[in-house]
Amino acid sequence: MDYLKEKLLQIAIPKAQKVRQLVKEYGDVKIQDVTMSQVLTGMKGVVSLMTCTSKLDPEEGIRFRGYSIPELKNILPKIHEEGEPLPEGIFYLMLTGELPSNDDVRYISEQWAQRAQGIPPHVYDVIEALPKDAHPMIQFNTAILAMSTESQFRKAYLIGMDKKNYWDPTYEGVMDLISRLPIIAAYIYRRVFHQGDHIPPDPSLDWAGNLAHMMGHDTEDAKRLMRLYMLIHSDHEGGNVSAHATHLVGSALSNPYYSFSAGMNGLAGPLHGMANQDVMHWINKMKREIGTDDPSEAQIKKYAEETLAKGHVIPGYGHAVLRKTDPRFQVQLDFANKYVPYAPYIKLVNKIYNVVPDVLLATGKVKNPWPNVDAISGSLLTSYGITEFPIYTVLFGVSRALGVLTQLIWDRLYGLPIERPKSQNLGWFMDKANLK
Ligand code: CMX
Repeated sequence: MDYLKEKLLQIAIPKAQKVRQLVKEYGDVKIQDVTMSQVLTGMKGVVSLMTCTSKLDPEEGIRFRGYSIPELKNILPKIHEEGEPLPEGIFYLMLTGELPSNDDVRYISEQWAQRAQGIPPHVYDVIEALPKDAHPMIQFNTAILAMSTESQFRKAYLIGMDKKNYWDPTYEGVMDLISRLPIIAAYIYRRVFHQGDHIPPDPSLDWAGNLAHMMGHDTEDAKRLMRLYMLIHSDHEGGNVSAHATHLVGSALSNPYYSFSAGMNGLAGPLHGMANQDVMHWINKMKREIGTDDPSEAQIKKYAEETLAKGHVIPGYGHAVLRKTDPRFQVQLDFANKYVPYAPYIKLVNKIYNVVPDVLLATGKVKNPWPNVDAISGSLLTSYGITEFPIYTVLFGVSRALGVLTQLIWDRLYGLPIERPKSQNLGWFMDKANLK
């Protein structure tokens, strides 16, 4: 067993015992009351999952194993002093709960570079069988499923492995899958947008730097942006659609590929990860309709009000949990203001930020009028020459793998059972409300 797996097991054994003890000895402890509106509006605030990789506070935003994004920018290993932390480091942190050393990060980089070589040829055939204009998320999710032929979990399960060891082939599948996602994402990008002119991986590069390289954005600036992007999108607690779907499907002991593909199907929804490209559509449509690339704040306000009047959402704004500006928005804005302050799309993002929250507040119903991660990520990518919007959700998905698949390993380490909430029909809810 390699050192990382051994370390993980040592950390996990006492924690898994605690989980068993909680269920056995404290199973009757009441956790909270649940209201009608919580159940009927998406179970917001209902504690029903155990996730340790990150925690989302409505006011403060996300913390990964206790560390905020600004803290991680200072303490996680980097390639260059002035650069961004390597996503390998946040993976290690989420997996073990401990800060990685430079050697730990190098080990993961090397592991992923080695494992990336194992993509079976049929995966490319499956992608090529899809029309080129199939949305990149269709191609991405299909490729993930096609890779499940390699799942060690199913093989180990059929041989009859002891359930306390399920985490091990899960770990192997997760490491393989994460290592291969940048290659798949870049393959789809080059297929759709660059005439299939593919660029081989460079195993000497880090995971995110290699993704930028394979996409054909090989500058140090683009690699720095990709490292930041992969860091900040990696995890957002357990209840968001992509994390919850991965967990739910994984709870049936579906292999990591099936589970992650389910999560990615959720990420492809416009209220979740697809919002990052919808923001760009919204901005570009605004520019077309107003007839200028540089609309005034008054013009943006009017356009935002018209969007609401048509019964549409303003993409990139609002959140199911957050009640302030998303720190993932802020960190990208700081990055943009530092490196590309005069980029036209960044100037627009700032103008939109000045007017949209008030427009949303005026509706009297939006609980969080502030920008989320997606309000700026596309504008930032565009400012670095990655202008093909349909790839943006795929990039989000590559990053999100780090968190949701770490959660899956921990689900297996804890030995969590199949998820099966109770459902009731409308009559039952009406009875509860004494409503005829
Ligand atoms: N534009 C217009 N209306 C919005 C809105 C927005 N940005 N955000 C919320 N609302 C509306 C809701 O649609 C809802 O309307 P109804 O009562 O008519 O159904 C009302 O305000 C209350 O919603 P809420 O409790 O504030 O928000 P929810 O938890 O239901 O939804 C979210 C959260 C993110 C889906 C919503 O804010 C939204 O649709 N935002 C735009 C899409 C987006 O940016 N999604 C990305 C989120 C981050 C991510 O996962 O990547």
